Parts: sequence; structure tokens; C-alpha cells
Amino acid sequence: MWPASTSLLSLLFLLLLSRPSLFYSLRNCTIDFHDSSKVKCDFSRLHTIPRGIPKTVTYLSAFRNRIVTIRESDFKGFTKLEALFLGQNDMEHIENGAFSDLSALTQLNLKSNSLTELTDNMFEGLTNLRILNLYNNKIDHISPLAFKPLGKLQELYLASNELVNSSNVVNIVSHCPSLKILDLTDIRLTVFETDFFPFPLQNLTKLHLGSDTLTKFRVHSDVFPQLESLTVASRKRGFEWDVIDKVLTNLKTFGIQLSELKFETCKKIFQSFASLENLHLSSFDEIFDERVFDFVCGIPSLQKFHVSQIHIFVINDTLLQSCSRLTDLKLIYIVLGNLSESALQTMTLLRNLNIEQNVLSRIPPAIQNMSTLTHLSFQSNLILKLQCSDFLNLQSLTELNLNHNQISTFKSCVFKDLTNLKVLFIEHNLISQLDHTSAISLPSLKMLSVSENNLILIEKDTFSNVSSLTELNLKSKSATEVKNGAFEGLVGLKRMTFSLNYHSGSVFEGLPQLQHLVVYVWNNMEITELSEHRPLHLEALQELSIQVDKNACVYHALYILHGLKKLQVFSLDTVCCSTPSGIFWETPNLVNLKIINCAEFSPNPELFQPIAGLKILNLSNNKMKYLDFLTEANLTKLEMMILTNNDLTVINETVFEALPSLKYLDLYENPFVCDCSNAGFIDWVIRNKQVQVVRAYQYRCSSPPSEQGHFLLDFNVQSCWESTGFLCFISSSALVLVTLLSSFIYHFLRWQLVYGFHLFLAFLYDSKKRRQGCPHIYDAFVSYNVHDEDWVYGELLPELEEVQGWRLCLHHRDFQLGKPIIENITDAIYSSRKTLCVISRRYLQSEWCSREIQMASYRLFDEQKDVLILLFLEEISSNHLSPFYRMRKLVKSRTYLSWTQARSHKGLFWENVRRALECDNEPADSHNPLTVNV
Ligand SMILES: *[C@@H]1O[C@H](CO)[C@@H](O)[C@H](O)[C@H]1NC(C)=O
Ligand SMILES: *[C@@H]1O[C@H](CO)[C@@H](O)[C@H](O)[C@H]1NC(C)=O
Ligand SMILES: *[C@@H]1O[C@H](CO)[C@@H](O)[C@H](O)[C@H]1NC(C)=O
Ligand SMILES: *[C@@H]1O[C@H](CO)[C@@H](O)[C@H](O)[C@H]1NC(C)=O
Ligand SMILES: *[C@@H]1O[C@H](CO)[C@@H](O)[C@H](O)[C@H]1NC(C)=O
Ligand SMILES: CC(=O)N[C@H]1CO[C@H](CO)[C@@H](O)[C@@H]1O
Repeated sequence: MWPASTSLLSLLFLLLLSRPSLFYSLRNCTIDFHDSSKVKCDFSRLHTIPRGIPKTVTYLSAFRNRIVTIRESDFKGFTKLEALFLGQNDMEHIENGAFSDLSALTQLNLKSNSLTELTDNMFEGLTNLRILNLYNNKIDHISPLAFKPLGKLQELYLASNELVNSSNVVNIVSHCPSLKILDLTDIRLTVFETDFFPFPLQNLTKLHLGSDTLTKFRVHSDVFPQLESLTVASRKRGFEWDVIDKVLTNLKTFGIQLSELKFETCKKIFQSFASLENLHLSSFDEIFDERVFDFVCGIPSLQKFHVSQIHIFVINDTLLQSCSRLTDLKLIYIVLGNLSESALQTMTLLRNLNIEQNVLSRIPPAIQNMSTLTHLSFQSNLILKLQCSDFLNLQSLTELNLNHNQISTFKSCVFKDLTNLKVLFIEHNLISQLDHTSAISLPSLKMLSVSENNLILIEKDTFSNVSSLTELNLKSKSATEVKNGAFEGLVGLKRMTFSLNYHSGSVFEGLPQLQHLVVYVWNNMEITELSEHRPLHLEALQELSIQVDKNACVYHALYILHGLKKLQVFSLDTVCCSTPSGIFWETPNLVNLKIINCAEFSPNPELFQPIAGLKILNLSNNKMKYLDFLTEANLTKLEMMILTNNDLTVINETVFEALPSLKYLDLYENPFVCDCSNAGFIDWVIRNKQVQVVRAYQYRCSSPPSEQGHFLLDFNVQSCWESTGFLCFISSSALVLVTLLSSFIYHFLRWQLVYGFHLFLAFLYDSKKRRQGCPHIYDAFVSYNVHDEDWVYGELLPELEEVQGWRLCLHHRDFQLGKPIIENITDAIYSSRKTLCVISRRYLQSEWCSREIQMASYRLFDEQKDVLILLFLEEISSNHLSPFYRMRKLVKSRTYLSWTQARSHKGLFWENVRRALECDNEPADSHNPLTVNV
């Protein structure tokens, strides 16, 4: 039995091997490198949800595709899915029950699609959904039962849809008692009323409502007892606020945007709120009644006031006079050009002041002496200059934002009072130079960003008085000349970004704590000096990124790595990247290496020798042609390798054997050759279960011309194996089949086989004897079983030998028992004219397969002579004969003699025997009246 089962196993094994694995290289999707239960199919021009995503994923996103329909089968079996992101597609239709298996889903994002209707069975099965985002669709109808399965929904975002009828809102809230956040901004509702709400939304804390056509906001019962934040927007003139007293009593944050902020309307609105802390006031038509400010600031609990999109132009001494209790004031986009000197005088509690997106050309003196201010922003104004008195007495200020102005210069004195300033932004201005006159002296400053200016020079001693600085960003729109000693004094600096042009000294001296450095090298300047075997003195550096302008070359720049023993992440982006083998000798801790955009990159294996701990390697866009270096590079820890946009045409999959830890491989945008030279690689991509070959199904062929533009994985590798590999396959399969077959035969057809063997021997003897043409010595050869010996000696012999006078050769008489000499037997048969078989049940069981009978029957068929005489001693039914099928055939086609039938007419019986023995060499006559047909 064992040979059969083992070959069966091996066959099964073969079958399993040939089944492609979809787990690692997914079509159009990527398994997250860090968490294999997350799958992302974003930005892939998908028209449908791809098949083959493992059903065990907990997170699936397909943002920014072209999916139009979610089919019922798309998410079948995804019972573990918790978050599903399908935003920014062209989705118009979701088939009923499409989400019915997603009982674990808590988050569903369908934003920015083209859904028009939420139907009754659309959300069937989403019993655990907490967050549903339908922002920016075209939904104009919600079926009464659409939200029925969503009993646990807490956050619903329906902003930017076309809901007109307030019954749609009722259809939502009737099924979602747990709602906490309901966003209905920018829809088409004309009336919002809560009269038909079946029960109060006990947990609703945030409601956002906005519609160009909203004429009425009507709340006549306490349906939102816990509401904390409410925004209402309407462009409709004559908008009516119809809220009874004693509701909305817990409201803390309120935003209102109307066409006209009329005093009467505002008064009516604001008197509803008893404990309002935070108010955002905004208008569509810039019409503005100044008394509103007085009224608003009269709300005793109000702390934060945000005004936007109202044309105010000037704030004079009286406008904000009553706002003395405010801690936060935002004046954004109000065309403010001027504040009078005492405009903020009464605000003795103010901490945050944002005057952004206005037209101030200088820092208003009104802010001077505001000793409570901690955060101040003048972002996006037209400020040209900073004066020494601008920030007078702002001792509490910790953060100052001057981004997006037109400041070109400032003096040291400007910031002198800001002794507590920790963060300073002067991004996107026109500063060209930092030197000792502008040397900032801020003892508490931790973070300074002067990025995106036109900084062309940084002088020595610029930063000598900002010793607390930990982060400095000097990224410039132009190349910056950094003078020797410019960064001196930055003893605590941890992160720095700057744009280097040229330097004649060692800029990095005095940065003992620097961990993270980004250097942009601009313009046509060689910076060989950077390399000249000059140690960087950056012992603490962990991350270094060098990005060189396309026009520039950094010769031997890589020597800057000398001494960076703690470096873990190194990134180099340059056209000329000569990488001498020894460059990583002093950075043995590197785990993440990125060398991209080289004009030509062909590394030696030795390059990687010192950095055996590397986990991530990105060599994109380097015009690389070969990967052989990997075989000897010993990168046994490498987990992620990115090789996109290279010139790889043929990949020998054996190189990946040298990367035992590899999990993630990206080869997108390489000019693959789609012929048999890549067959091994293609096969490996599909079959291997360890490495995810990212986007593999999108790799395209560049050659041969007949395959151009086709997908690499569509190439039929089977055709390649027909020549060599296929032969191997065939022969091994054949071997297996033969093994299988022979064990089968051994088991079931053993006897037939033995029989066949003897038949074959018989044939050999037959031909031999016939050639010899030996004479007949005996009239008959009698074959019988020992048990029938009595009958043979008692009945047969006396009659035939003595009465009829035939010469017989007896099976057991003329040969010695136990000495079955096959030659003797066959000789006997061939020297007898006939063979007479005395057939009984015992005979059939023991003798039938014996050689003499086979021999005789062979002779019978072969010579077409009636050589065989069958003499049946007992009645044997054809059923009993059936195992001895050859005998049965004989019985059917020939004649036989039956002793049982002839017992009463022995004379006739012997006469028949005599005739049978007599008739010589003539086929028996089937119509012989003396024979009996079975
Ligand atoms: C996967 O992407 C390819 C092209 O990039 C596209 O032909 C194929 O239809 C996509 N598969 C699915 C399921 O959308
Ligand atoms: C409201 O929230 C509380 C606490 O989160 C929860 O126990 C309660 O069941 C919620 N009420 C409803 C109606 O869902
Ligand atoms: C401030 O301006 C408002 C209207 O623009 C005016 O009514 C008010 O008198 C002004 N106050 C002062 C002190 O000028
Ligand atoms: C890789 O490792 C083997 C054995 O550890 C060593 O003989 C060989 O020199 C190494 N190759 C490189 C390039 O480091
Ligand atoms: C792949 O590389 C291995 C080892 O370097 C080599 O034996 C084999 O011949 C290569 N296969 C092809 C198709 O070049
Ligand atoms: C019947 C018959 O042929 N008997 C012969 C069997 O073989 C021995 C020796 O090989 C002969 O002596 C017998 O005559």
C-alpha cells in the first residue's frame, strides 16, 4: 500500500506547488510594510475592487481610483475588516448587500464620489459602524430604512450633498440614537426643523448645518440636550432663527455665517445661549453692523471670538472696547489695514491674537505692552519691515508667526523683549542675509524657521545668542553661502535644514547635538570642499539627507560620512553619485539608505559590506541595469528594497535568495524584457510567499516589440519550459505516474500479470515446438486434480486405455510430483494430439492457472485446432467460471463433455469422448448432437 500513498502525496504536493499564491503580490494593491493586515489600493486607476485581497485584512483603502460600482461580491467574507476607505472614486452605485459581511467595520469613507441616493439595503450588515463619511457626493435622497442597520453610528459626515428635504434628516436620526457628530454643511436644505425627530439625540455634541437656501432653523424642543458645538450657515436673506428658550443651553461653540449680520438677527440668536465660550462670526456679503460686536462681547462667558469674511478695514478705539474678557481673538480675512493705537487696550486677558490674511503693512503698535499674549500671528499680511519697538513688552509671548509677508530685513533689537519666545516663523519673506546686525538674541528660542526666503548669505556669529535652539530651518529659494563659524553656538541644535551653496570653512563645527540634517545644494557650484577629508564633527548625527540640484555635482561628497558613527538614515539625491566602496566604513549603524536620481549607478558588493544591518534600501531612478551585486552584498537584514525607475530588463530571481529577510520589493517602471529570460523571475514573483513584489501586476514590457506595452506577468512562461524545464516536468510526472500505476497493478492485477507472463512463455514454447514439428507420441494428455484421482483411475483409465485403447499421458502419473519440470510438461502436451482436462471445482481452484492448461489453451487458439477437451466432473455454473474468464470463453465458444449429465448413459458418454479424441485436426462441430451447449 505504501508506494501508492507516497506517490499520491507527491502528486498532491506538485498540484499545490503549482497553485499561484495571491497573498504577497496582490493585483493593484499593496500590503502595508509594517502591518500585513492593512492593504492599500490607492491611486491605481482601478475600475473595480480587485479580487484576491486576503479576507483577513482589517484595513483596506482604495482612494483615488475610478470605481463606479461596488458589487455585491466585492467584500464577501471580509469579516475582520474594520476600516474601509473608498473616497475619491466615481462611485454611483452600491449594490444591495454589498457590505453585508462587514459586521466588524467601524469606519467607512465614501467621500467625494457620485452617489445620488442612499437606498434601503445599502448599509445592510454594518451593525458596528461608528464613522460614516459621505462628504461631497450628490445625494439628494435617503430612503426611510437606509440607516436602520447603523444603530451604533456616532459620526456622520454628509456635507456637500444635495439634500433638499428635511425628511431626509429625519430618516437618519430616527435610526441613529448614538450620533455624536452630524455634519450637514453645504447641503440644499431650505428648512431645518426638529419637530419630526422621534426622540432626542442624547449624545449629539456637534452639529454643523449649512445651506445656501436655508430660510429657517427651527428647534422647538430639547432634541440636542448635550449639544456643545453648532454651526449654521445660510446665504438666504431674511433667514429666520426660531429657537425656543431653554434649549441649546449647553452650547459652548457657535459659528454663524449669514448674508447680513443684522443687529436684530444677531441679538435674537445670541440671546439663546447662556454659556457660550467660543464664537465664530462670518458673513457672505460683508454687510456688518458694529453694534453686533458690542452685543457679542457682552456675553459673559465668551472667551474666544473669531471674525472672518467681513469688511472691517479699520479697527478704531471703540469697536472692541467691550471685549475685555476675551482670551482669543482671530481677525481673519477682514481687509484690515489699520488698528488704532488703543484698539486692543481693554483686552487685558488676551492670550492668542491672530490677524491673518489682511493688508497690514506694519506691525500695529496696538499690540505693544500686551503682556498676557502668548501666541501672536500676522501671517499673510503685507508687512515690509520690523521695527525695534514692534514687540515691545511682550514678555509672555512664546510663539510668533510672521510667515508670508514681505519682510526683507530686521535688526537684532526687534526681538529683544521676547525673552520667553520659543517658536519663531519668518517663512516666505524676502530676507536675503543673516549677519551680526540681525543676530537674534532669544534665550528661550527652541525653533526658528526662516525657510523659503532668498537667503544668500549667513555670516559668522548669527546664531551665537540662541543657545536653546533645537530646530533650525534655513531652506532657501536660492543658494546660501554659509560662512565659517556661522552655526557656532548652536550647542543644543538637534534638527537643521539648510541650502548650501559654497563655503570656505567647516560650517558644521559646533553642532555637537545635531541628530537630523537636511542639506540642499543649489546651483552650479561644486562643493568639493565638503568632502576634503574634513570630519564633520557631527558625532550625534542620526539622519542625513543631501539633495543636490540637478545642475550641480558633488564630487566625493560622500566623504562627509566620515565619523558619523551614529548615522542610521542616509539619503543622497544627486546626479553625480560616485560611491567609492569604502564610504560606509564609518557608519556601521546605517539601517535606511537611499541613493536616488543618479546618472549612473552600479555599486560593488563591497559597498554594502560595512552596513550589514541595513533594513531599507531605496535605489530608485538610478539607471541601474544589473542587480548581481546583491548576491554578494550580504544584506541579510534587508526588509524593503525600492528599485523603481531603473533600467532593469532581465532579473535573475536567484539574487533574492541572498536577501533572506526581504519582505517588500518595488520594481515599478523598469523596461522589462518579456521573453524566456525573465521566465524564472515571473514565476518567482507569482509563487514566492515571502516577498511582496509591489505593483507587480502593473509592470510592463518594453521589449520585444511584439510584447511592448503588455503586462510582464501576462507573459506565458509555460512556453519557455516546453524546451528544457518542461521535459524535466514531463519526465518527473511520468515517473510518478508509473510508480502510481505499478503499485496499482501490483495491488489489484497481480494475478492477471502472472498469468500474462505464463502466456508469454507459452507463446515462446509454442513457436519452438512448431518449428521442431515433433511427432505425437500420445493420443491425449490428461490433466486433473489429485482429488479426482479416484475417478481418473477408476473410470477414465480403464475405459480409454483398456477398452478404447488410447495412449494417455497422465499428469500425476507420468511426472514426479514436486518436480514440475516445465519442459517436461510442455513436451508432453506437444507430443499429445489432444489435451483432456478433467474439470472439477478443485481443479479450477488449483490447476487452472497451472502452466499446462495455459499452454494447451494457447495451442488451441493459436493452431485453431480442437486440441482441448473439457470434461466436467461436476456441474459448474457460468457464474463460478467467471473468475477464470479464459475458461469461460472456452466454454462459451467450444464444446464440452459433462459427466454428471451422462452418468445414466455412460456408454454414450464414452462414445462422445472417443469421438472427441478421434477427430483429428478439425475444428469441432458446434452442432454436434452429442455435445451440450451451456
Ligand atoms: C489592475 O490594474 C490594471 C492596470 O494597471 C488594470 O488593467 C486592471 O483592470 C486592474 N484590475 C482591477 C481589478 O481593476
Ligand atoms: C451615549 O453615550 C454613552 C457613553 O458614551 C453611552 O453609554 C450611551 O449608550 C449612549 N447613548 C446612546 C443612546 O447611544
Ligand atoms: C469708530 O467707528 C465707528 C464706525 O465706523 C464710529 O461710529 C465710532 O464713533 C468710531 N469711534 C471712534 C472713537 O472714532
Ligand atoms: C559575505 O559573507 C561571506 C561569508 O560571511 C564573506 O566570505 C564575504 O566576503 C562577504 N561578502 C561581502 C561583500 O561582504
Ligand atoms: C542566475 O544566477 C545564478 C547564480 O548566479 C546562475 O547560476 C544562473 O545561471 C542565473 N540564471 C540565469 C537565467 O541567468
Ligand atoms: C514425459 C517426459 O517427457 N518425461 C521426461 C522428463 O524429463 C526427463 C529428463 O529430463 C526424461 O527422462 C523423461 O523422459
